[in-house]
Amino acid sequence: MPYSAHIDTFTGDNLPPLAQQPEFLFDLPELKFPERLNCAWPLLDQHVAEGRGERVCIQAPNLRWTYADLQERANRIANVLVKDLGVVPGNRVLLRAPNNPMMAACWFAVMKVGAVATATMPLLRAKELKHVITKARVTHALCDLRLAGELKLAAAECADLRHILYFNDTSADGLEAAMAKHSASFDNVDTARDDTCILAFTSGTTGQPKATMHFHRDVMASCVCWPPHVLRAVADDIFMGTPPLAFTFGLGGLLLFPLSIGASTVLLEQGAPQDLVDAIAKYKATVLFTAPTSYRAIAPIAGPLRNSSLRKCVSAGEALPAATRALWKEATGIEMIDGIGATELMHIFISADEAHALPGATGTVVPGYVACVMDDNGKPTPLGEVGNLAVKGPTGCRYLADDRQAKYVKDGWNYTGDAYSMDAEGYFHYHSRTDDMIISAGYNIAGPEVEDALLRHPKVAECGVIGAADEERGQIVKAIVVLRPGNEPTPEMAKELQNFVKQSIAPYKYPRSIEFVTALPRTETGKLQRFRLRLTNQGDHR
Ligand code: 3UK
Repeated sequence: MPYSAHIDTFTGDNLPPLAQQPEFLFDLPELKFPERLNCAWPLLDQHVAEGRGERVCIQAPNLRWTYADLQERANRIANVLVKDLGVVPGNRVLLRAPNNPMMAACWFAVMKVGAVATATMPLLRAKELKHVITKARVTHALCDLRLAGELKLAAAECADLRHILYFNDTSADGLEAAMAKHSASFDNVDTARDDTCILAFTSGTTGQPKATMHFHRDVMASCVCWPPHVLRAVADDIFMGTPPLAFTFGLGGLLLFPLSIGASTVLLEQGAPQDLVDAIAKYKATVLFTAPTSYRAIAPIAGPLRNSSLRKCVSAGEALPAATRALWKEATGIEMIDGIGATELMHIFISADEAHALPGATGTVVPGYVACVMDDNGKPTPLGEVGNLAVKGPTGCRYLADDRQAKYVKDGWNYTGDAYSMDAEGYFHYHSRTDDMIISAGYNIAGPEVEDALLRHPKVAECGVIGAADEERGQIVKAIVVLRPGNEPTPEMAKELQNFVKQSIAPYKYPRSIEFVTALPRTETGKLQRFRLRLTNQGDHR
């Protein structure tokens, strides 16, 4: 048996069978991790040990923590977890909060005690929390007091969850009071590089959410592939953005990556466009992480960001339409860094930096990873042909006790569920989610291409394009459009948009049906919920 620090062996016991695991690649020298690895050391403690303890680590409204400050908080919480709550290595600890410094301190405390962080999206309701708690067999929880309501409802029905402490709580039984009673030092549990340290739930646009398992080495692998090779931030950078820390896009971009290079991060609980523009000015942020729709929403008020502190803008979570890339560049002068990542792979594996960006393409494969476009039989497709994206690298999919493992991993490759093509220069071009391809009168049409065409119209704020059932053609292309303020949703407007699309892409792709709405259904991570648009458009006719 290989070494493990886990006393509670739940995660190890529920790994997918070896034959169903992806192949892992560790060719880069920086991926040769020692057998014993606790990611809290390189990300946090090592900075203090090497004399960088006084550098700024986390900022938030009315708060500035150095690396030493964060370490002290994390150590105290680690002592509370072990001595007051009886946490043993391998236990799952649920974390629940908006993006704020205490959430980050709790995350590091969970790493330090060798437990497994199970972070949840702030908007989850009791029913969804119950699923997470049951699936991950959560025993302990640290929760922001303001999000207590739904957790209490869920916990009442979950017998295994016996210990909950609330933070950002001034009462005598809150986490802060418990921290004050404990020492500011803690010896990290000597975890194996292959001990699971996070369970990340997929956003689950369809079916029950799946729990992906990541080891200490996966956390560190995500820090040494995309960040130094593509993002290339430096220790003086100030990171900021909107994705929740419960989403691996946010965990990496707003916590792991800045700390892995001794830089600093600004954690904001509110990420509305004006909040972000103001915060970038206030904190002099240099690196921004958010989703394509958010860039689109900020663009009209992004004037102050031109020639400001901001120098790198990362977009991920869904496809970046070329129209949005152009809009952002016009507004700010900044070329965006697009990257596709997935919860299953921890973070970004195909991307392009600002100097190599190709509008409409996601980018090239990130060092450490290989990617290939496959046909339905698992054979590589000829150059330029659309097929299923398959990826391998130092990170990969391990679903906790889930049959769907066999669908995501085949022949050692991770299949992300995206339809892509690769060009002669090695750039990967996104077409759609494999399940979202529209088939109309025998033509394959990718909704995002039609969306990109529509987004170029100055009166379009946002849109989603789906296939709506049609007797004659099987499906027709249908666009659901949000207009910019001051425009009327009339039949003439629909005609104007249809003609506009016909002029920029092959006319057979134009939306034969257009519906105007005031908002589109999105997940907490900024993804358009196409399945919801489809549900409300079943059997729809022109
Ligand atoms: C889609 C993209 C085109 C794609 C994520 C960065 O989004 C993340 O993880 P999820 O598990 O979703 C994965 C799926 O989202 N997608 C993400 N980025 C792009 N499609 N271009 C992109 N740039 O369908 C993918 O399969 O929620 C993103 C880092 C960490 C993440 N977890």
